[in-house]
Amino acid sequence: MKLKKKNIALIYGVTGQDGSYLSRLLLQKGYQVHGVKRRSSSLNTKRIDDIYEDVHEAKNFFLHYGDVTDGQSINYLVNKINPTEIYNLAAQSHVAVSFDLSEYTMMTNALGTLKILEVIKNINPNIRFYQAGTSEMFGASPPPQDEKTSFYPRSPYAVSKLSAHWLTINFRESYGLYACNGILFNHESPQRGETFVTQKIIKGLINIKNKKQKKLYLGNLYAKRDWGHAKDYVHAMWLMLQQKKPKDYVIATGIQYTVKDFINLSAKKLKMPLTWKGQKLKEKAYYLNKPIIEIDSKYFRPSEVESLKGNAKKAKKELRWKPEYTINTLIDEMIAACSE
Ligand code: NAP
Ligand code: F7E
Repeated sequence: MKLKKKNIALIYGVTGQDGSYLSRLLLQKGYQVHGVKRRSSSLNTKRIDDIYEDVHEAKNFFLHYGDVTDGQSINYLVNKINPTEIYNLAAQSHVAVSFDLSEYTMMTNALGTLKILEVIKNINPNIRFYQAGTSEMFGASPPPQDEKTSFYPRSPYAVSKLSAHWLTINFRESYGLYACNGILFNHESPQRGETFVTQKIIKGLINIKNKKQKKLYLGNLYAKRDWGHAKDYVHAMWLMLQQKKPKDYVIATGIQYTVKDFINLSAKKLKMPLTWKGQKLKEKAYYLNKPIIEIDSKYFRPSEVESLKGNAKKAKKELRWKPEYTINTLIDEMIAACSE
């Protein structure tokens, strides 16, 4: 009997939010998972510590040093591991930071993707490739956004991701690679980085309630986002690589909230009644008669993406994907994890 070749995944960005959920999903599906971590002066593996396997005994989960800006290392790892699938989740993923680190953001997000694509083309064009695209590429295009919506990026981050998006399409069309772009709307979880707005709000409110912090400073309260859960979204990534043909898909919940709505929903769950007073830069939220949320203009971006709401009809139909989480179960889980 001919044995089916084991699925071997190589994940760039394994130490990030999505990398940690994707690793778990693929391990559950029986994959051998190889993750690439960057060298850092302090440990950067806390999100995957519970699935870590000692290097001397590892059977299914392996970590390697690497970086998407280092083409030689990509070449070496792809040759050595011989993966069947590569997921490129590696990025400088913070939109606000991309205005300060524009060159670095382009090098990692755009050139890094190109380097992986070149290695796949040259070493094994049968490797299936997932590129982590983003709703930020729609930027100023009005909602609802789907695969046919025009792109109008509003930050160096969004421009870098749009470049990676088109490179992925170009390599698919030019060399017949099985390469897919996921165009994922915001997705959060207890593993979300602390400087993204949802985690910042939840941690801030809990700290204030527990008297460990006096105030939470935020930027634009009126930006609208379509927030889902990372666990649902990594499932969509995997589904994209299991189809007959490689295509690009929008992944979203189709429901939109403002940042202020997210604060109010979270505060209600934490039993922290808020009263809002003032306008614009002077807008404040009061809890027990004290101002606990204020605006700091340093969190405004040079250009903002005001309104994102995705239409994932294509993914629902072709991938049979649907989100399991709602905004309520997402916030409940983030609060529970933060309160542990
Ligand atoms: P994240 O938590 O910021 O994780 C990013 C990962 O990339 C981390 O593992 C990071 O390593 C790694 N990385 C950064 N620069 C690298 C480099 N030069 N070489 C190798 N690895 C590098 O991001 P996420 O939320 O999991 O998102 C995953 C991907 O989806 C990103 O590409 C992001 O841009 C994209 N995306 C995210 C969302 C969302 O709402 N979360 C939506 C659409 C698209 P360290 O841990 O060492 O920093
Ligand atoms: O901001 C506003 C901010 O940084 C959301 C990344 O994963 O999703 C993420 O990008 C909104 C923006 O996410 C603060 O101006 C107000 O309008 O949580 P965020 P993002 O910029 O939408 C996309 C899909 C990605 O691809 C990215 O990788 O919230 N906002 N006050 C604030 N944002 C932050 N971070 N901090 C504040 O204090």
